[in-house]
Amino acid sequence: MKKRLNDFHNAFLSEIEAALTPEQVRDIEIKYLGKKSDIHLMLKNIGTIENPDEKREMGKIINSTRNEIQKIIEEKREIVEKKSIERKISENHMDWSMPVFSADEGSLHPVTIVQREVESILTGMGFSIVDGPEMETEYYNFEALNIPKFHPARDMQDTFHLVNNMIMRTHTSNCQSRSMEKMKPPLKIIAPGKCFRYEALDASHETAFYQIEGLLVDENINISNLIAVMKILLSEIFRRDVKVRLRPGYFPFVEPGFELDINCLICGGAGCRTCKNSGWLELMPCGMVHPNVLRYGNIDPEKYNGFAFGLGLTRLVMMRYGIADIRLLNGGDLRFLKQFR
Ligand code: FA5
Repeated sequence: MKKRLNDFHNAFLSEIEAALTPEQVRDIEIKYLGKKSDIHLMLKNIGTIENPDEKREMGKIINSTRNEIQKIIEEKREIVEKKSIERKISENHMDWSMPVFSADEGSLHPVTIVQREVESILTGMGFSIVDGPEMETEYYNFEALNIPKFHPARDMQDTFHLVNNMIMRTHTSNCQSRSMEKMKPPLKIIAPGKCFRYEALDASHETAFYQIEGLLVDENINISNLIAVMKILLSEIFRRDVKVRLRPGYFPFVEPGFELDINCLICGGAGCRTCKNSGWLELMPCGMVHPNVLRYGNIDPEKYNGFAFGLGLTRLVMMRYGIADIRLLNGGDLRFLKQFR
């Protein structure tokens, strides 16, 4: 049996030496250590040896040969696997030392960045976000906001009229009545979105721009509540002192109504084409909700009142980043947009 084991061992050594691939090593492992291998048979037959000393000795030799074979196989496997990877790399002509170029990653539009910030501030104050349609009926865009059909206030917001008798909404205020119809007071919503106006283009006027509507309806709401929300919002957005002014403003859906203007951050108030040389930019009209609007929304104006505001989001973005011309924001020029990564 000793001779048989010796021949077996020598045959193994010459085969493993010649092996070049992991597959060949695996085949050799099956042949020399598998269930049908000679060494397995020899171990099985050990019981037939009668002399106990010889039996013990043979057992020891077979086991140590088996362990040695196993060890040689593991070492060889490591070597051929490494060589096989190296071969694959060189066959694919892959140069692992070449520098990696990152893919041209996209980025959020500056309007989206600031919109998310405003949303986060206002939801932190308990407002919830609602959505409204861009294609709207005249009813929700005007009538339900206390602007009847031939009211001159419609001229302030000319828009695009569609063949289906609907219009492109001129402001996010269309979400006011829509929200009141669906929710009961206390009501605290914001409605961000795109608005459209038939407008002469200039540095601060676009035909498509963004607003964020705010509406709060509850019992005993007053102007100081409105001013407090405006103050917190602006101080959080700009994180520095910015001059604002509140002046009377006319909107049929609020009474009293205000215009909140921001000192132009492009020229520092000295006057430029962005602020039309006035030093101020209209940013956030607001006011106390007109009782008629509450009635249109099926809310009792004897019991409830509230405030509303319409933040000019696109203009806020301009002030935030010092963008002098609003047209850059809709222009799709990647050289401009990439700066906001
Ligand atoms: C309105 O749209 C009212 N719905 C706002 C409002 C809501 C008042 C609730 C009272 C209560 P106005 O037309 O002023 O208001 O527009 C609001 C803001 O949108 C402006 O201050 C300005 O920042 C922005 N805006 C208006 N027109 C344009 C435009 N063509 N391009 C860019 N921004 C504009």
